[in-house]
Amino acid sequence: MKKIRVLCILILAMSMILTACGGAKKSTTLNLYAWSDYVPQQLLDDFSTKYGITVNYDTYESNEEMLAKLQAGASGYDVIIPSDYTVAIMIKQEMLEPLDMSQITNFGNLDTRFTNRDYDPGNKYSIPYQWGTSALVYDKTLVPSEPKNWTDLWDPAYKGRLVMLDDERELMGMALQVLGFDKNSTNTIELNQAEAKLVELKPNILTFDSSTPENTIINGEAWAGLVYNGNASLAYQSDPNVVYICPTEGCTIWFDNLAIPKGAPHKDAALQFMNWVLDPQQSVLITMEFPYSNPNKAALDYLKANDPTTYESYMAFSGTNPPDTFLANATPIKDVGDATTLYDNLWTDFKSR
Ligand code: SPD
Repeated sequence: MKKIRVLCILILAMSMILTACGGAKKSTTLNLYAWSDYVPQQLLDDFSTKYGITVNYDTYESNEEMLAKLQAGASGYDVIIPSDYTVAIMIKQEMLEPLDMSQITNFGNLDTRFTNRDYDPGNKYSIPYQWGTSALVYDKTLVPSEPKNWTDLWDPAYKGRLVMLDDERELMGMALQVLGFDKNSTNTIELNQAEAKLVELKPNILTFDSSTPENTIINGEAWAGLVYNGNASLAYQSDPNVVYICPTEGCTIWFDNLAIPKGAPHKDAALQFMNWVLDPQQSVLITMEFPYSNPNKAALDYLKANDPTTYESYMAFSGTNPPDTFLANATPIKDVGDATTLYDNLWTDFKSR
């Protein structure tokens, strides 16, 4: 009897300690702030069912939009998906929580080509989600002749026929490369010239769309444009006349990552979610619905074993599996420090014209 009483007291004391440490309190909500058209609803629903965690998915269309919102004080988000250069900025500004890697047991599923990158050495703050390119898409049956260079898009024959990402670093980077400058230039004269070059392109631009630019290519309103690889892949899936190339002047390679913003209210759920995304079957859901490039080797092995036809299509298209010649000409966007304000101002001016 005495033994039982002692045991009861011990259990009570343990549970009080755990509660005081927050160890016993499990989150039942996860607030995800991510790019639109990027995280499958089924992946979120299955996560909710498995862990009893309700997921709220709020969206953004660019790194700059997400960063500005968090810098302005938005709180309450648990997981975000910044790109490489934005991870670097957020680490520098102490805006991210360090990750407890003991909770991310599926990390080993990732292809090591996509871990330990220069924007976050040792993956202390971020986990690869998807990777890809931003490059030139066109419908070969609609264009006057098949473009090889970005410069070709300035041809007046393209009047009102281009769809472009609403992404300041991508478009300014492209214009800088057309002019023969570094896409991450911080030189004021070069940046002003790049904006002027974009202004010259404006009559040819039908629309700016970072969310579903594939639609204007599929319906034939746009003949060509600058889009993310996933958009080009979706366009190609609807229309095999769609081509996606890295033009001679160059294109972008990027890496998007899961990260936890500083002060996130549900860090336990955030880590659980990160681990869930790295599960091969869950990761395959991303590739099926949003065909970007997948850094999860175990997921691609799973796809190959279970759906060889989809795997073959994934491997055959430049949007999902860019060949070496494509990648040789693809370079990343970098943090440009104080010049960011100049990019912001030139972009605002360009859009207002
Ligand atoms: N609709 C999801 C788009 C995600 C693209 N992220 C890459 C940005 C590179 N600048």
